[in-house]
Amino acid sequence: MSKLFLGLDSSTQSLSAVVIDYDTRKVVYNDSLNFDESLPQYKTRNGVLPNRNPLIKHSPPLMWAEALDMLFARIKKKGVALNKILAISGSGQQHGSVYLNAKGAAAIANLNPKLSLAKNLEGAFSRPTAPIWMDSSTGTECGEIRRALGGIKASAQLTGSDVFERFTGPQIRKFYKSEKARYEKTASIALVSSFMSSLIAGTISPIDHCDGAGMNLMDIRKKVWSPKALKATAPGLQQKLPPLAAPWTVIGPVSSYFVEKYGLNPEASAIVWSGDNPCSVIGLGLIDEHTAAISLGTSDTYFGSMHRFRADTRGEGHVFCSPTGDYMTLICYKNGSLARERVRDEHRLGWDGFNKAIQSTQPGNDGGILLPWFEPEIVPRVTKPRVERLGLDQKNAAANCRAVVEAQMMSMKLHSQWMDAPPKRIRATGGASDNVAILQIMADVLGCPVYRVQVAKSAALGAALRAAHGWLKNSGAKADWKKIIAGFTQPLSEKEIKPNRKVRRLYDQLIEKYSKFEHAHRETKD
Ligand code: XUL
Repeated sequence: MSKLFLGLDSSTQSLSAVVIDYDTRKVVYNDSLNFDESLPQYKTRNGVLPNRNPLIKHSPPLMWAEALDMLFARIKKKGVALNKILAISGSGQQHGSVYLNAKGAAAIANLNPKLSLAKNLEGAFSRPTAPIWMDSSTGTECGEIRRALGGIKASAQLTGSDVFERFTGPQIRKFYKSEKARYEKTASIALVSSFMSSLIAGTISPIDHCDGAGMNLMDIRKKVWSPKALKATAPGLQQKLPPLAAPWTVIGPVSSYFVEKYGLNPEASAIVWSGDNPCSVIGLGLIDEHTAAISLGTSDTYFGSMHRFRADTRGEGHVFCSPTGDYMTLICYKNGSLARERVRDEHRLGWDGFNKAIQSTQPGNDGGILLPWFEPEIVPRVTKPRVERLGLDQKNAAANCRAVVEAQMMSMKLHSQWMDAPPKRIRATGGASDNVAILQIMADVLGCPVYRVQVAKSAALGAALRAAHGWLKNSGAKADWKKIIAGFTQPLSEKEIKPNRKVRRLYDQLIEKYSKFEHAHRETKD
């Protein structure tokens, strides 16, 4: 009998599903449902509810539940052998939180297959909308929690990250301060991941260690809720949070709702869900410390595995737990594609022109440096957008195209040093990873080969592989990560981009100059 595993990914804009056949090492089903298009009645834009205050970003949790019904109906219609799926796990956009009232747990435990999930959950929320990771309205609360925890360094040492606007703790504190009555009525707080796994399992789900680390509430080394962080956040919080659990935990069998409605096997296991970045670590095969991934998207992220805990005491980067039981690191830049596009458009170029411009210039740009903070930046912290140039003529199109990419790569090298694990290879993903000119600069600055990986839906694939891992581990079989991911996450070897040794040395010098220039323009936190 084929061993099928389902991975779901509840992201900001869509819900995706990947089904893998474990023995043949094949993805046998892959589908995605866009919230705005498929569920227009929720009136979201890119999955987010419009708000007059640009700092507030919420989404409706009922929309996510309804999407789950729609996607299961589609999987069934396409003829996927749902009765052969052995385990289900998932991935959720990190940090977002869902607030259930006293009726919530019973509604989830008694899902009626004759009704939709959305109908079953009517009246089960103490807060109708869920703040998500794009929200940055909690600056005051961050300051309050950070001070109570003893500052940036102490916050990062305790929870893995400094206190960030989008993290769940500050979001809960804001809710408690501004809507006390609703906070009091909240019986259970879930993350996006644990809300979705609660529906699949038909019971309030634990929060896994990996996603729990994105809350500023978990003692990341002890993997328990931190009494100090709970106290700094809101009263009575411990009672409202589910237990924490290892990422391979079986919550139980899947809810009878999915068995009766869609034909899932009643013995299929519901494995605890995790965050999208931890799931992508698996989906991209980052299980050793010296393979890093760089995702070049709207924002750029640099992430990888870490065996021994080290915090970024400057408070720019994050440490989460990894689904392997190790840690994972992540730094996130707002000015990714966004900055590259701004430079490209300023000089009226297409991507072809942008690449040719880079190739017409020499590595190191004759010492010209750009700080491309077109939008507020996370790494380093820049609250007021600013673009600074050193020895660089703003009108010189070619030099500016090279400068934006060199700055982004030098920044990644500089700001990943706290991880103390220089990469031996990099896996590049995301829209701009098709761009060889960018990848060559990446290889030269970071000093190691870069491989393009074409794993579509790395988070959903990671979730399916986590389902396989959880199922194997709990059925007493050997659950070796290398074997589990083999064949699913390998990059295409012919797409290797090698660093040039001479150019690499040149960048080692330029980075000193870049670092001083950046330092002169950075801001400090309160
Ligand atoms: C990570 C982060 C985002 C979200 C949404 O800290 O905020 O990557 O997980 O994808």
